Amino acid sequence: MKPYKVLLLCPPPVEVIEPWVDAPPYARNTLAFLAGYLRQFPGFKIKIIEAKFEQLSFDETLKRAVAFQPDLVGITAYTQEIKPAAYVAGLIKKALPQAVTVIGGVHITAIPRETLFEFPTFDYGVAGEGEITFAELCSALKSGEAIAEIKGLVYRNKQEVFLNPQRERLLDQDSLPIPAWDLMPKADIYFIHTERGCPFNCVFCLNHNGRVARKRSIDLVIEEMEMLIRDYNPSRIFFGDELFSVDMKRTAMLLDKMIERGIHKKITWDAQTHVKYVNFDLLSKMRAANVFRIDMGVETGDDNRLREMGKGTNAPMIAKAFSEAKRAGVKAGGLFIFGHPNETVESIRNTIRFAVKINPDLPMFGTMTPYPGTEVARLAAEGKAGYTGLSFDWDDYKMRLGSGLTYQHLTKRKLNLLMLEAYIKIYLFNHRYLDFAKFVWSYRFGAIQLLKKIFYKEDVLHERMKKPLDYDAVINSRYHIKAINMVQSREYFSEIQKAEMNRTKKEMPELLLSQISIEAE
Ligand code: B12
Ligand code: SF4
Repeated sequence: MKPYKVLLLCPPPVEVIEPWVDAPPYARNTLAFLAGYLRQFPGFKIKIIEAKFEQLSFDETLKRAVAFQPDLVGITAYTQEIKPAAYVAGLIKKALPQAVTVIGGVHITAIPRETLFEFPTFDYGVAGEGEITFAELCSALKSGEAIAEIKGLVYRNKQEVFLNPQRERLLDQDSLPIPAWDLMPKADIYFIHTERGCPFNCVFCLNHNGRVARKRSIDLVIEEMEMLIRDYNPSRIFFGDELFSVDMKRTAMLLDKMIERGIHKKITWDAQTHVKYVNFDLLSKMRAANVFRIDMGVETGDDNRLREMGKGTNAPMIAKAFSEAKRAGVKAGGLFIFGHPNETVESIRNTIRFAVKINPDLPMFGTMTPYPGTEVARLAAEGKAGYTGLSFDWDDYKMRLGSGLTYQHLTKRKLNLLMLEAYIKIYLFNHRYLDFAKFVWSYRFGAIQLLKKIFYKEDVLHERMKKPLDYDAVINSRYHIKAINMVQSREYFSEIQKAEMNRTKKEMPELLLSQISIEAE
């Protein structure tokens, strides 16, 4: 029997504006996860096109897709990628009218029905964790079975869009096979996961993997690392976990095992974590295991913003984490956001002062982005907390250079100027002149964009984007997302988070218990 051909695709960028984002040195692990799960079932032929990593144009992507002649095309997209994803889906559908398109990822997870209404070039959507839903959909379409019972699926029937009940998240992450790295292009950096999920509830984050950290076994993580090193010889591995050290004892065990197996001699690695989940001992162990850098979300240094943010941090806790990292000899990156709810120039200056004080090895400042499903998007949609509105042009959602938000008392230009001030002060007030020169050189493209935005007083992002002529034609002109959809999306996703917490309490309470005990320490 002829195999059912499944193409998995990361859309090309319209243009490279932020190199680390639009021309990344790593391929999107999402595609490897989906392919790794699907290929366990017989009858599928799978191909991956990572158009962003490979820097393919829309035309080149289309050519490769047509050469494969897929029956189904699965596309992944964050919010800022949803329009390129819809555009490439349209190109493929035009060239291969029999091919079915499926969209998955964070954006559709937050606003499933709206996304299918807005972009008619997507036939189906997968909301939430995708592996099982996608495999069930592919199997059903392959054999002509009904799709009405597939959880997590969004689909169109005539003019109506239907959203099936939510797909439960996989509590046992070990039931997923190692991602299909062999189907991906070879890269210098690989993103792998030791867990999915994060206990916190930051106002600007969807936390779409849920508030329960669902961990893989250490043996499986080690197996994946050893396989990557042996087969692809990367220069670095990044742990893509939301909170790498959410279970500090387990992280210590993982680091011990990395040292025991000699992994630390072959590779350097990065991770992001939360300031609450590091201490001197763990950081020293990270150093021994050859960490390159640990990134921690500081977000703000203003006490009121910290209290209202949902991250469970305070200034002394943050300062301690950064000083312990210095003491242990571990490089620490600090992530900051300007534009929090009720932010003022004064609160931003508090953040800058705090940033200068904790002096992260790599400071990273961004402006707030109102991602669908988040509390910030809801507040902006309701014109509360100093926000006057949000953009529904998803191309605006470029965190560092765009923003998608408007404020009562702040202008984008002011925010960008403050960002420039922050970078200058943090390096110069700490007498890090060489670091500053290196930083400016490494991030020169971003720096040029920032300066242009400040001095030209215009939205350089849009001005610079060389969109194909028919780019916006993929949007359903009879449908317009409104502010109320953002409010509803927040309510919808909060319900999902609650339901999943309750289910975990019943089915795998030990996951929650380990989280609570850590928080109590
Ligand atoms: C690690 C990470 C990064 C890494 C690299 C990510 C990567 N692999 O490309 C770094 C640090 C580089 C990064 C950068 C950015 N990130 Co980031 N990142 C994450 C993080 C912590 C984990 C992502 C991950 O690897 N997940 C594991 C994979 C398997 O999950 P997944 O992609 O969601 O896929 C699952 C489902 O969504 C679904 N699915 C996804 N696609 C598809 C497709 C189909 C067809 C189907 C059926 C299903 C499906 O099934 C998958 C398997 O279950 C998430 C937070 C989080 N909670 O997940 C943020 C997150 C994804 N990042 C985010 C953002 C904004 C960014 C940046 C834009 C920030 C910036 N301006 O610099 C960039 C963009 C990078 C890019 N390549 O375009 C946002 C996205 C928000 C949004 N609504 O779009 C998130 C959600 C964090 C947040 N603040 O809310 N990121
Ligand atoms: S700690 Fe990080 S992953 Fe967790 S909710 Fe906050 S921003 Fe999201």
